Amino acid sequence: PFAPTSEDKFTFGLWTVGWQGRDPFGDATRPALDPVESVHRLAELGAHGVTFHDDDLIPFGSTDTEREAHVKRFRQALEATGMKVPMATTNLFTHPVFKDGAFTANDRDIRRYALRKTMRNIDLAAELGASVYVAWGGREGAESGAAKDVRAALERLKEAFDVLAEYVTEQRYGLRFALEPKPNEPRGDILLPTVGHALAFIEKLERPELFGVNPEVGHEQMAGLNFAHGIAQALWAGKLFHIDLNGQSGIKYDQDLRFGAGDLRSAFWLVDLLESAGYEGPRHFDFKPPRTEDFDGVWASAAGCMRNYLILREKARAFRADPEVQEALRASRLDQLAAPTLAPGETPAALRADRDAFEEFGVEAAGRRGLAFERLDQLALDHLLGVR
Ligand code: 3MF
Ligand code: MG
Ligand code: MG
Ligand code: MG
Repeated sequence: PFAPTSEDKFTFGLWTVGWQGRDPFGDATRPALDPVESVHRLAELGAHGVTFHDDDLIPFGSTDTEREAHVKRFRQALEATGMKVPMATTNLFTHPVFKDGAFTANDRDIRRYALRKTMRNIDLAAELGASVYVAWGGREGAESGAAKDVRAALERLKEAFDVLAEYVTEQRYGLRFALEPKPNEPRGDILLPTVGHALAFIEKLERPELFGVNPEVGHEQMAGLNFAHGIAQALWAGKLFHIDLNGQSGIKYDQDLRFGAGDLRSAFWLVDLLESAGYEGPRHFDFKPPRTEDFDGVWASAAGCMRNYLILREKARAFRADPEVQEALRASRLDQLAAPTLAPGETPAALRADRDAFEEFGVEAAGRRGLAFERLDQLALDHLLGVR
């Protein structure tokens, strides 16, 4: 049981299993991993596909001939395994040229270069059949106040996405963009720090329908936010185009633990939400096998991400199917929350004339009513802990 298949739509960034363990204090603990090997190993583990930054697949600075050779080998691995590439993205953060940002760098020539680098990888993403293009602006931010005029930077960010949206429309690529929020790291403060900021920004773009979000578990939790609530709002807005699943223990550096590690209760509610809302996109893992691990540990960590998702999916289904839970949900009046507050066709004037709603309302008795949330939550915990 809990063996993933391609239908489960689990995908992994090449940079996840390929992470060599370099951190601000220590050197790499693992050698580089050939993307072709990653494709084969992940396929054997039951994944559906892989995703990549341009530089994960084609080392920065490669000649055109080298580039073609890298893409050719990668394509062959995809064909041999049946692995898909549902998403691709651009590395706009590693090279020193991006130290002050890419689309919002103060230097105009760097912004133009960043757009060209992105357009080039969009061409490849479309060729490989991707339907989502992710944009994480890790270097778009600042460490000090006067260094960035944030209103001007947001104008430049809008300009960049408007240009890219026009480009994919002209080229008829059928790609949509997913913006990935993060509050900080590597910049002291990053633009579009949370799902909410990104959703508001999207409405200012020229083609908002082409833009959604790619929220990451740990990124929202770094800001102390409830991830499932952010995802619910993105779903409600029709903007959950993609998702980065991983684990995080509280407000600290971006841990990128395997999915299920970190805040397990939050992971349970997330899977419950994705499954009950009918989210159909990839279940994409953006995690880092800890630098303590050798390659056996890397593959164990990747397998653990998928296994934990499948276990939580089964737990969430059992929770929703449990008659006692259904009764508890009614006792907590979730059915009432789902009903509109005004009757069909009822006007504000009619509400104002309804004496039961105010003058005759038993406000004291209503104030004494319990919500029975503790019993409901304990049922969830019993399911999660495996005693029901
Ligand atoms: C950093 C991230 C990124 C993004 C990626 C786009 C390197 O914290 O999460 O991973 O996910 O750039 O998918
Ligand atoms: Mg992260
Ligand atoms: Mg990350
Ligand atoms: Mg991510």
